[in-house]
Amino acid sequence: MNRNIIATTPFPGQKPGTSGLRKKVKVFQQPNYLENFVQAVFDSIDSCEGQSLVIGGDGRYFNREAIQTIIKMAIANGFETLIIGQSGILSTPAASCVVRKYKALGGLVLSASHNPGGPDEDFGIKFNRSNGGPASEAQTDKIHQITESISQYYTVDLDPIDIDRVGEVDLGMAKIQVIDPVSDYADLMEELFDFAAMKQLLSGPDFRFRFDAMHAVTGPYAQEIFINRLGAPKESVINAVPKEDFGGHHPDPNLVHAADLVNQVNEQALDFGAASDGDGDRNMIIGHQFYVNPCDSLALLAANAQKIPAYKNGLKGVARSMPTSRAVDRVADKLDINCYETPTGWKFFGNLMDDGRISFCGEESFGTSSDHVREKDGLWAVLCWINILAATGLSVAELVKDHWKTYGRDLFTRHDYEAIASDSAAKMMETLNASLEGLVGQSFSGVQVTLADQFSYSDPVDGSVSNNQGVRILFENGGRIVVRLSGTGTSGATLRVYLDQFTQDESITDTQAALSTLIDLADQLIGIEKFTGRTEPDVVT
Ligand code: G16
Repeated sequence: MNRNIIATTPFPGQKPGTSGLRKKVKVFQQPNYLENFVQAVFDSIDSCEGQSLVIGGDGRYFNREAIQTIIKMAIANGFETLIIGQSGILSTPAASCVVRKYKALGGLVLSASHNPGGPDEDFGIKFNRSNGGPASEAQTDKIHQITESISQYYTVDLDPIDIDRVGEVDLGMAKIQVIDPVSDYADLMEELFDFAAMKQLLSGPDFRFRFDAMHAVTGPYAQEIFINRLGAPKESVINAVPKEDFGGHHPDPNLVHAADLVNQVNEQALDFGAASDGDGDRNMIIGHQFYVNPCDSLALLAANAQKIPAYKNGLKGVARSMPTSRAVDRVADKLDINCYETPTGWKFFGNLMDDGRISFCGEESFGTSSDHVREKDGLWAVLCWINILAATGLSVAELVKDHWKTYGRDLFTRHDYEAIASDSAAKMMETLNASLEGLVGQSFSGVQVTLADQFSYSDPVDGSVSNNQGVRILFENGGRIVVRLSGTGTSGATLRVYLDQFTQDESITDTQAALSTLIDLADQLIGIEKFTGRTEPDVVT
């Protein structure tokens, strides 16, 4: 096989965001665009020589072509073993599991998560390191730097590899192992949970549940775990066949995009409903007429962790991203374990887990997981819930309300303003930043601001510092406004405004009404209408 050196020139804007590089498919399809980024990833690694690399994605449009390109480049860069999910499929948590299990140098995960797929939609790629977790900020900065001056990449001449058949091909220069994408992950889940008790619940007559795979990557995983291993009736998994365009939908598990699931659970009075996203790392949990906020879900799972075999000895600690409500902090307080507050992005949890400081972590953006992998894990969260439901015999609503009784309640909402002009968004954030110092001590509707700053994180393990991770404004009554720009969008800027307020009132059903004073104040302090012309958010979660 000839190793070819191909001359190239840099593309602007190949800076990984919150979770890798996400762009429109058309951008990735430009000659050398994907190649430049992949070469920059390989160049950011000390040596690829003789190492193993895991490759897989969520099956979206352009996944297969990208994998063939990566195979040739990985071989030319010296990788000895390429472990590829059959048909190019590996959910993000499964990729993390496989990197760890096979002790690979890392993995290339091809996904744009919950963003739509198809020729005119989104694609993405990120590098996960040997712990199975996303590359650190230092490494993504290095990758970006390399993309800015790249002049060549390496590839080999090779016919397309058949990635649809499980098995091993020895090419001389390298070995290709096409693996079943589901079994390693499903085996890991079976080790963590009480499958016997869960099987009794799911296969019995008194519990009806539905999982919506949203025509995305979790379909085959859900079939194997819920139906084959846990005996749930066939109709429990819907939209189970992964499609390159996710059936034309947003594979985003929330009340808007998973409306079919919500209707089925409510109309058929099902006991439990759950959904995951494009690449299988997000989760949404609902009960009959009851939505569980992801921040509450994290807190409740932490409080009940000891009902799950893998965590029966208790948690080492917990962590949440800064914009996530402080519900889990109250649980940590009671359990007398550490609770860390990190910037948005799963990459910030990795060091805490590797250092044995935390077991559970989560984010308001429908992400929850533990140290069994180094990614957020949608199906793991669903299995946690089923295990706890089986152990307690309570309903989803009863569990959450009991939790609020014990710990109090953190009302939470996030307002997103999508595709706003990037320069207006930058000006708005600049103006808000400049106003922060003067806010402390001021009163609004009789409530004083106690802190107003830009969040900075100092990693307690490696000492690295991440500045400008979002504006936080805290009030003396426990209310909080957080403002930041998303790092995962592909058109313009997305403004995220997070609002939360502690209360002991368990009876509140309308979160938006209960938070309306804070919502109005946030609009006023940020100047949303003035800078963007928008009067309503596009998405409310
Ligand atoms: C990614 C990251 C998460 C982050 C989320 C939203 O999730 O892995 O850590 O919370 O994006 O980030 P942002 O607010 O910057 O858009 P996913 O599921 O999209 O990979």
